[in-house]
Amino acid sequence: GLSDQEWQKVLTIWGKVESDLPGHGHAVLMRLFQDHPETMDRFEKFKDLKTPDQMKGSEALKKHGVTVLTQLGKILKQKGNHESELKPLAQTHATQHKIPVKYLEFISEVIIKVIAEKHSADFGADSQAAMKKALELFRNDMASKYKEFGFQG
Ligand code: BLA
Repeated sequence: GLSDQEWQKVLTIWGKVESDLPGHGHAVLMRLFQDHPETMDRFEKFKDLKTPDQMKGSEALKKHGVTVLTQLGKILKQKGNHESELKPLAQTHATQHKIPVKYLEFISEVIIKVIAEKHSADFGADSQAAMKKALELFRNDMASKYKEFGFQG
């Protein structure tokens, strides 16, 4: 797990993310789809988004970004005691959306990159390391819930 100090670093930087959740969410998803185009195939609703300009102009993409970061924020604020937030998410992701753990790893990397770009002065090596640990914990717990739902991930 993370120490109290590490959680504090995670939640301090998350406060900066919350200053513009739509902007951060949109940037994360655009970056995910550009760096890992195969992740887009999981989204029926984004199949018409083909160019970076279309992605940039998409209100639906921005809206999904808010959904993602709102839920992630709720999870991080539990500081590891996130069973009740994680279980329903793991269930839809295992049984409906079928999102491999690898894709959770991709989006975790992208989230760190986007925060580092937007908040370089406030996201030093120790904060980055703490956020990395928090996202690893999230992923590990998603992966074990996936197995309970019969998805190998
Ligand atoms: C939908 N994803 C959702 C929803 C939430 C999240 C709250 C709506 C409710 C639900 O269906 O359970 C939450 N999505 C997250 C979080 C992350 C995220 C917390 O990406 C990352 C930290 N989901 C993934 C990844 C992909 C993904 C990596 O975690 C794709 C590569 C896809 N999420 C995905 C899809 C839907 C979804 C396809 C359904 C979208 C829709 O049709 O509305």
